[in-house]
Amino acid sequence: TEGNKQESRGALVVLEGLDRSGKSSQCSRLASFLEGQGISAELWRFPDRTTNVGQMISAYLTNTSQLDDHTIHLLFSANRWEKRSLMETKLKTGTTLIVDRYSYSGVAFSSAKGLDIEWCKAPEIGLPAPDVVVYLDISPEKAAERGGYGGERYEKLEFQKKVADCYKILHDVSWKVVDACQPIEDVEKQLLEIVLDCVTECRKGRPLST
Ligand code: DGP
Ligand code: NA
Ligand code: NA
Repeated sequence: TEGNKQESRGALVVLEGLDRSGKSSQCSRLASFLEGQGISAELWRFPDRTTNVGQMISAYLTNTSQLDDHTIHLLFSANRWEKRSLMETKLKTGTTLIVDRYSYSGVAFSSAKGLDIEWCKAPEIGLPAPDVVVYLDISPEKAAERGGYGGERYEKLEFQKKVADCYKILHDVSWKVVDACQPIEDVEKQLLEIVLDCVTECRKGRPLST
């Protein structure tokens, strides 16, 4: 009957980490691997710079515009909210989302500037909750050695050290920590194992929460 029909849903997988932790390339490798296995998956990233809000964020990050710290915080959050309904639709219809940064970046990067952490968390309440958060762990010093930063607003060693401290505060036991300084294949292997477990759990009917 309709009542016990279980639609299998996709998993919401979030990767977090400092700039230059290798997140973005791992996210795209993961998404392509899953697709290759016949698992419906998409690569998403926040900020999504393609929307109107995203363009304001991009201008801020490239130092083309100046914005009050609270204002930019709320724009980053709005950028996630504007994707919420599509995110939920994708998950409910069976697509796994591999998301490069989410609410934790929002809180870590803004509280690193000195904003109150509870104030930073508030606008994130109600967004779909990740099924797993993977933290790609690298020290700010090691990250800085990796071919240099791109020159955007936050890409400075002193600031990244503060972000690392804020991530430590946010970190909870449910996070999966992967050492980002291992050979790339090892990082990939560990990530895959975590993500495949998570996809399986979601297929079995783990409820989507907020
Ligand atoms: P990326 O495109 O992943 O390199 O992210 C751009 C920069 O913006 C990066 O330094 C991390 C930072 N960032 C990502 N999400 C947020 C957010 O929600 N709030 C703030 N303040 N910074 C963020
Ligand atoms: Na960046
Ligand atoms: Na990135």
